[in-house]
Amino acid sequence: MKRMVSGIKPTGELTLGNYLGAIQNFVRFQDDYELFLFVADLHALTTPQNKTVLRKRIKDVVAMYLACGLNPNKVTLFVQSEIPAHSQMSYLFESHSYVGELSRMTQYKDKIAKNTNDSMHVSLFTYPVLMAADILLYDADFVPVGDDQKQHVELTRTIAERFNHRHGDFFVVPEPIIPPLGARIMDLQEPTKKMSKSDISDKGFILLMDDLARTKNKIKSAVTDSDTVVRYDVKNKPGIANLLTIYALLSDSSIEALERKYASQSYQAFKSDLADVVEQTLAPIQAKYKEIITSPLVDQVLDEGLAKASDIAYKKVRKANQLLGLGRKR
Ligand code: AQP
Repeated sequence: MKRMVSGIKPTGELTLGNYLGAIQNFVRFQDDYELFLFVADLHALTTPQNKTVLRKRIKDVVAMYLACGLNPNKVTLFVQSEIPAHSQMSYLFESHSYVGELSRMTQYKDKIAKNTNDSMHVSLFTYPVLMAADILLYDADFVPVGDDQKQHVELTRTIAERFNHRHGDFFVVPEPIIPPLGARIMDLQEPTKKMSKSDISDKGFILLMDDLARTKNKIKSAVTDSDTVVRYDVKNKPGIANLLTIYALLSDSSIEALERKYASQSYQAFKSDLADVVEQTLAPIQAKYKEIITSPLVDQVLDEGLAKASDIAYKKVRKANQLLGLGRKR
C-alpha cells in the first residue's frame, strides 16, 4: 500500500474549507492508502497561541477527524509535538535548505508583506522545512494538500533530492495530490481570498461546528455579483463559482449538472438549496463530534497513533544522524 501523510494546524475551529479541501478526501483515501494524519501543533506556534485553547483544539481536531468518518483502525492519527523526531529532522533539514529558497515561498512573502511591526516569528520563515520533516520522516509517497501548499511540497522534494544526492538514497521523494475541485474554498464575503479558520471576521467562513441556523444565514448573505445567472466563472463570478464548488463537492454532482439545474432559477433559490445541503452534511457530523469529544476515544486513538508513528520516525531520524556523521555510533 502506498503511504500518505498530511496534517492540520489547530489554529482555530475547523472550517468547511478544511473539510472539502482535506478531510473529505482523507476519508476517501483511507481504504486505498496507508494514511498518517497528524495535528500540526508545532506549526500552530508560528503565530501566538493561548495554551489552554491550543490544548483543547488539539483534541477537537482529532474528534472532528473521527466525526467526519476517518476510521482509527485504518488511519494512524497522532500529535506532531509528541514525536520529537519532527523537530530533530527539521533541524537536520535546515542544513539542507537555503535561505534564498525559503525566501521565495509565496506564503512567507505574503506574511512579511502584511507584517508591519517587525514582530514576525522566525518559525514563519522556517516552517516549510518542518513540513518537509513531517513528510519525509514517514517515507510518504503522496501528500494530499490544498493549492497553497503545493510550493512547500516542491521544497520538500528538493530537500529530499539534495539529501539523497549528498548522502545516498535515503528519502522517498513524495508527490503532491491536489484535488481537482475544492483545493481552495474561498471566503464567503471576499471570494477572491481563501476561507481561513483564523480569520478575524466569522462571516466569511463556515465552521463545521457552527450553529446550523447561522450557517444558513452565512450562505444566504454570501457575496455574489450583479448578474443573475448561476454559472461557473472564477474570474468574473468568484462568489457564485465558490458556492457551486461547495455545492458540487457536498452533493457529489458535477458543476455542469448544477449549472443546468439552476439555469432559470434565482440566486436566492440556489443559495437556499445549498444551505440545505450544507445543513444535511453538518448535522450528522456535529452529532457524532459531540458524542466523541466526551468519550475516551480521542486519547485512545492518539496513544495508539503515537506508538506506531514514533517508532517509524525515531528510526528514520536516528539513521539520518548516522548518515551525517553525528554522535558516536554508526
Ligand atoms: N479554504 C480551503 N480550501 C481548501 N483547502 C483548505 N485547507 C485549509 N483551508 C482550505 C486545507 O486543509 C488542510 C489543513 O490546513 P491547515 O488548517 O493546516 O492550514 P491552512 O491551509 O493554513 O488553513 P487555514 O484555515 O487558512 O489556517 P490559518 O487561518 O491558521 O492560516 C490543508 O491540506 C489545507 O490545504
